[in-house]
Amino acid sequence: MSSSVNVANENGVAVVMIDNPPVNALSFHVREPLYEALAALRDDATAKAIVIACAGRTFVAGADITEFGKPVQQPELRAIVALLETIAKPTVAAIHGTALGGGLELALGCHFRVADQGAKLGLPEVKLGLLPGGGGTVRLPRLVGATKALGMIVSGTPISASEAKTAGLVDAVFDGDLLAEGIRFAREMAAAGGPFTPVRERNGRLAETEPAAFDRQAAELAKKARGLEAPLACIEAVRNAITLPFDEALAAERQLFLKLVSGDQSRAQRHLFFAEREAAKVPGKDPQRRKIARVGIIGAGTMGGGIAMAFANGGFPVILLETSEEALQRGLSMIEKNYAVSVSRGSLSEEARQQRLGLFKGSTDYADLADCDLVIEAVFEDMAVKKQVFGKLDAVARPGAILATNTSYLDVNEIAASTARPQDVLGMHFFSPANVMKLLEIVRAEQTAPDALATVAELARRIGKVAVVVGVCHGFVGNRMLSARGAENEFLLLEGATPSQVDKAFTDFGWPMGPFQMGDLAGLDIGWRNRKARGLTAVVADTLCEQGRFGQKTGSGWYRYESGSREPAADSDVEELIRAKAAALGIARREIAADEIIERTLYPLVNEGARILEEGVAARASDIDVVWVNGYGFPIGKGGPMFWAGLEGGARIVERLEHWHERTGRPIFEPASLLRRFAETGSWEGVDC
Ligand code: 3H9
Repeated sequence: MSSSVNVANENGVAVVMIDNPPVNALSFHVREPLYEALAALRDDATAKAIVIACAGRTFVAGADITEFGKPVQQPELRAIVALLETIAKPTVAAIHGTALGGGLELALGCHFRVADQGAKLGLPEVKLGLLPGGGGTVRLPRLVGATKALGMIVSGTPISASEAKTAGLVDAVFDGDLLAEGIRFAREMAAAGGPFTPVRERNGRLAETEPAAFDRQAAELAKKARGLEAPLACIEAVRNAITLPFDEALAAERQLFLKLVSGDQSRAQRHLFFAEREAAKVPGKDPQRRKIARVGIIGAGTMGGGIAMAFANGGFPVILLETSEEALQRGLSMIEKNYAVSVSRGSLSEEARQQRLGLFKGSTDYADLADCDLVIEAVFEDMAVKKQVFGKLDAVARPGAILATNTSYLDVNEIAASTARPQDVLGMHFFSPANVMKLLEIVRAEQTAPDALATVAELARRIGKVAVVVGVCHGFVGNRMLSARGAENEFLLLEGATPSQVDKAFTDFGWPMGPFQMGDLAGLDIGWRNRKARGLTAVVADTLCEQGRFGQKTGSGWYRYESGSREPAADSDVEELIRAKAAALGIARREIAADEIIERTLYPLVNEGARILEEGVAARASDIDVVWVNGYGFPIGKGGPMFWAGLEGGARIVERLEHWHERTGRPIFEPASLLRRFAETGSWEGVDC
């Protein structure tokens, strides 16, 4: 027997044990022996029932994603499931950990599913730009009903074992020795006698589908697909499960799967799956981790409060420090309010709310940070203030504690140098709201110790963040590239575009919103203040701010917002202002096409990414993609700017940048040498896009 699949006979019950660490993916070297084992057991009279279980931390977590895009090796998962359905004796999947994708589809080939109470079950293929391709869209609706299945398949979100039991997906939930319970269950089923009906023949729940309700739900979900093909394919496949005979629906699912798996969107989303996991790895030798049990946060404003909530949500006790009792109470009551809103929305239980609030301790005394293992400073973005904070921190923090600054732009080397322990200092750039946004840029300063970095990278995952290690520069990876993306915004307006035309080019590309709508949401006064501090101007934006048009919060900015509405409406006053400024500057206005908008905003974005790579501020092109997808809304179906550059064609990007460089002379358009190399090789230094 193969080492990936082992069979044992437990007093008449055959146990097929899959062992393919780390997540028991259904790689070819699992599928082949699994098929052979099941074929043999089908005709083995000494086996009265069959249990499929997994070694290690989880049941099968899906097909092996690394095999997609390569020639398919037989037997495929579909053949294994089809074989399972020809077995007359009871077959039982014993599920612990996660039964995901092809793993759940394998379990759906069994007559019965039993689960550990901590197990999770789902079909997350949509998150990889796919639909379940092993019969999941056709079998799951037969067990749980079409509307429940549709919700699960289009969201990709797994459900708990108890929800799965209520829905009819699992037959029993156990607490304790799952394998022993699974064997006992299988023996009982065998003793009760058949016939045992395969899922494919159970049509009762499907027949209950109310077509109008299904159509309504499908239309709602389709509206949210925003240019992604996979959610639409999932809907089509589940509808087929209702309207077509089983085998036809199964064949249609296969065709949809083959189309998606070879398409750019799924390639992009698979790239992101591995990129996110890669980004958390600190290059070099894997160091020891420091112990982090207690976290201190300095500053209880919006950012500090959000960071504190992120840690409390991850189960960490948090000390929140403020300069005055009043500011502290304001911060704590904001946190309480946020949790109360979550409870009222049903996303948090009352019990969890109380438990999380119990993790907070407020203080106005730096000495209370003495036993913290990690302290994050989230005070005003000003070098002098931050240095002062780090000076005080240096005096009280215990040796070996990690000291982090939550800065968006400032030089972390300079901050580190204000302490006597620069090896313990790093940046943690959270995105607002910090308890919601997934991205965390971890800034490696010149002297940051590798174990401090690795500790924070691991910690980030524990609090549900997607972490990327970046180097020191103004704005790090994300905000530095954001400046490059926005450098042409005003020129585009002055030369003839309107804010809504630019924003539409962005939303058509797949961004959730365009730069002007985004500016109105964030507040135009923030950029204005920054520009003033740096001696910069923006002719149109500065005037809007002088007029008190700060965006949504003042009811007008680049757009108008009717009393309290968040819907932007084009404003003729703004268009008039743009025309007047253009005339004053002697700029002739003309039609600006969407293609030009993309070229002048997103090509400089890629170009700046190339410079960042060249300088070593990011270790890998895929790290940059992770930053942009998780922090700035770059469309996942395009894989991030550096992956998209490959789809767009490096040569075209270089050629158009050169064109704009020649026309404007602006350095933003000067192609980076790494971009030129990419145009020739199609690869960002080993990161094959
Ligand atoms: C599918 O099933 C299609 C079918 O419908 C049809 C087929 C015809 N394959 O996430 P972690 C690696 S599509 C290959 O850090 P965790 C991962 O890259 C699939 N590799 O662990 C990492 O490698 P490394 C549907 C995989 O404990 C290591 O395993 N299923 C796969 O935080 C550990 O992963 C999914 O989409 C895979 N399927 O989370 C589930 N999965 O150490 C995808 C993981 O070298 N997987 N790896 O960096 C997950 O969601 C999480 O991995 C899981 C564990 C929740 C299981």
